[in-house]
Amino acid sequence: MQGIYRLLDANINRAAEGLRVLEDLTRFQLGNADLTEELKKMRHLLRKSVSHLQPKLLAARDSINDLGLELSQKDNLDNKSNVQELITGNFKRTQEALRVSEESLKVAGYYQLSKIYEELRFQAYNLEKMFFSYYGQAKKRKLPETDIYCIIAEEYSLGRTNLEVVREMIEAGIKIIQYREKEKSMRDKYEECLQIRELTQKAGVTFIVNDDIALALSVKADGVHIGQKDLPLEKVRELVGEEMIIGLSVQTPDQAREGAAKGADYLGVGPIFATSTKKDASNPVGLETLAHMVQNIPIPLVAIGGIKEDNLEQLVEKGVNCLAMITEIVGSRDIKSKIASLRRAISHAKERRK
Ligand code: 3NM
Repeated sequence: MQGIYRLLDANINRAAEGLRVLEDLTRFQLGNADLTEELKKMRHLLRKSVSHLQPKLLAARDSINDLGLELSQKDNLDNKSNVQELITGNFKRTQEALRVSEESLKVAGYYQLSKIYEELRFQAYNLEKMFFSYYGQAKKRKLPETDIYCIIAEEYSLGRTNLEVVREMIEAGIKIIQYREKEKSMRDKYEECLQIRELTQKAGVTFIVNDDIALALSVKADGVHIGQKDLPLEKVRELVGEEMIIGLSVQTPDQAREGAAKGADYLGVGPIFATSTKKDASNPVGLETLAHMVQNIPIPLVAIGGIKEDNLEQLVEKGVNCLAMITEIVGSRDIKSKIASLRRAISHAKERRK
């Protein structure tokens, strides 16, 4: 029976430690009070229900001669490369240890106690599911569903600073702002983006940085927008991690399909009309091609290039829901009223589309 108690002791500790790792992850990584509380309750019940066996468990303990430590030090089977693996590993460890404890308790003559451990094991299965559903939501990167995607660029802003423009956009209720500066120094861009990040963060506005992955990461932007000639999407994902939005510019259906398949979170399709704002813009994407993409590409599309209040109806007609503009907005005297009238035009066009 000594062996059974030794095995029980090891597995009760293993289960409690697994729960503690999960509890701390929910507390510090996820900040989820409900899950933290559930895990804590489980850990307490697990310990408390066997507290009267403690003297026997301790007497059977022989950690110094445990083969497990030497084996664990020799291999790297328990290595974890990300938080997800850490979570899964600890749920599995907890569930397995609860199962071993449950079976050992039966052999040692504690049938009622084994039932408590069985119940704890089922709770652990359920919590694992809840954990991942919450974790999935918490980290889900998503472009907000909105009608206008604003891009700021100081040279077209009639002498106003990017910060002034951003403030007006936020006041107008804009939900996405992209920073696109080609000529400024890295230090200037960094200082400016830090301030924009603060404003957008407070307002709950999604902030995206054009082109520059290091800049996007260093100011904790919500996303980065890249073109066909930038680093490959897979590489960018590797660099920015799972939580940052990646937008990709595309001109053709093939590029759009590839971008969606490789994990872009949205696609910028353009130029739709001729534009001189982008120096190296390709030939305009035809409206029929745009319509084809809208119908066949499973991720959000944002139309861009030469879009104005007086030509946007054709795009909305083709099913486009989100329009990106630079000069039409930052180049207007009254940004707020421009946004309001663009919004009216878009929603009228959507009404007519029904
Ligand atoms: N990207 P405006 S066109 C930034 O085709 C950008 O991918 C484009 O500016 C593309 O609204 C463009 O002033 C410029 O035409 C959009």
